[in-house]
Formats: sequence, structure tokens, C-alpha cells
Amino acid sequence: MGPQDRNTGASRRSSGLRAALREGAEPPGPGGSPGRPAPRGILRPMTIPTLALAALSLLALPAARLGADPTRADAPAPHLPAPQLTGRVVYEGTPPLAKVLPGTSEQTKGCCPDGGPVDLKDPTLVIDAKGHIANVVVTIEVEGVRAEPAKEPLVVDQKRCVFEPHVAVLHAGSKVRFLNSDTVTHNVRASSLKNDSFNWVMTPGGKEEVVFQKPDRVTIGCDYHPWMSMIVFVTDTPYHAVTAQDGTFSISGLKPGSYKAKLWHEKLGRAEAEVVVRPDGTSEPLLIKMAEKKKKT
Ligand SMILES: [Cu+2]
Repeated sequence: MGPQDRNTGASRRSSGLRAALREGAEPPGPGGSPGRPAPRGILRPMTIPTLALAALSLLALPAARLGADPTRADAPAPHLPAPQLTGRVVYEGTPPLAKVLPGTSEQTKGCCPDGGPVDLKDPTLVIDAKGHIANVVVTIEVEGVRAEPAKEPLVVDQKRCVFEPHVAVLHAGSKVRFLNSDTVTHNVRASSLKNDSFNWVMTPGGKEEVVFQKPDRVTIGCDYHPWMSMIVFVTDTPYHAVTAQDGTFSISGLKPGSYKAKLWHEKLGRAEAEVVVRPDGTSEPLLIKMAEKKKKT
């Protein structure tokens, strides 16, 4: 890991401010033309509220992600305190172009009974136009704290020949329920390092369950539809998150102190970041950079 993998609080704060400044300054005022600076008296009253709005919307993103998602076994209960740690993962350098995976008409047949297209976008590397990276797993291990197995199973569906979600975090000892909501047959082939590997054929409407006992990264695919894949990340820490489409994440429940956040992405490998939760429970938002590794994840 190089020094570029972590940023100091000061540079994080200033880069966020610069981004907000750029966003806030963009729209030309009435009568103003793009590229021509507006007179000070006009610019000021417009820019400050826009800036405040940009800052507010940045703050609101991780909070929105906390909203309970009933399909996630690890979704936080509504009574939990506000997120104590928020952050965003961005690609360092020019992000690679999104790939579309091959799928023959024979393979995609029946996936979407309404005749709609099958989503063949490569789910293993999802980066938006601003370089925000989705599906990065963030975990923080705390000495003496181990996650309890979830009471409810984590639900993974196969819908329109896509696994939903693409990346899920599971507490060790918890159950995953696989569904097939499609009218075509899938198989669920799980390649596991520390748990049992398996391969099930799942007919339409099918349901199968499995418990993953040990921390692991389980890669799951379907042989009928080679573009289908997903990861079940099994962990024994209760402090974890998966980045959203805009690269943001939030983790709640950490006590004041210093920690190390570990990041893992199926294509980009690993990164780390230092985390400090202040005595009042707040922390500096993290900005973490990841890039394509030469080899080995
Ligand atoms: Cu399939």
C-alpha cells in the first residue's frame, strides 16, 4: 500500500470543498453567459445557498444509505444512532471504461419475459463518471467485538438473469436464502475457500438456503448465464459496509478511538485507511482512493 491510499483529514476536507465550489459556481446567472464571470454582487447571494445545498446533499448521501433495506440481513435497525463514520471510495487516475459481458441470444432467451434487454454490464467493476467505485467492502475489526449471526437470512434473488445484490456482507454463522424469481432455470455455483463449495440447479420459483460458518469470500456464478456473478463476503466484525453506486458508505456503532478500515474490491484488491472516532462520536469523512492492481488481489 502506498501513501496515496490514505488521505489526511485536511486534504479530504479541502478536496470536498473544492468539489462543492466547482458545483456551486457552475450554473450561469440570468443574463450571464457560460465562461464569463458574473459580477460579484450577483454571484454572491446565488453561490452561498448553492454551496450550502451541495454540502447538505453530500451529507445526506451516506445517511440515505442507512435506511433499512429489508433484503439485507445486516441492515441496521432504525433505533441505531446516526452514522459515526462516513466515507467515499474513488478511483485514482482515469477510470477504465465499463465493460459489457458477452451473452448469446440463446443464453439470454427467457431472462426477461417482457422482452426487455438483459443487463449485461460487467458488475465486477462499477465506477461512475466521477470515478466513484461501487461494491467495495469496508470492514473495521475491533478487538474483542464479534458479530452475532443474523437472525434473518440474507436474501439473494436471481431476477432478469442478474444476481441481486452483487455484493453482500454476511456475519459468520448466518444464513443466505437464494431465490429464483425468473421463469428460466439458473444454477448457483459457489466457490468458497473456507466454507463448503456447492452447485445447485434452481428451477423457476426455487428457494435454497445455506449457512456460511467462517469468514470468507465466496464467489457465486451461474453456468447457464455466464455474465451472472456475485460475492458473499463473510465477516465476523459487526462494523462493515458496501459502497453504493456513488462510492459512499457509512458505518455506525463505533466507540470513540482509533481504528483501521480495511477495503476490499474483487477487481481492485485492497486498501486501508486510518479512522479516528472523536469523543463526541463524530469523525472526519474518509476519502479513499483505489486503482487497478498490476496483479494479485
Ligand atoms: Cu442463471
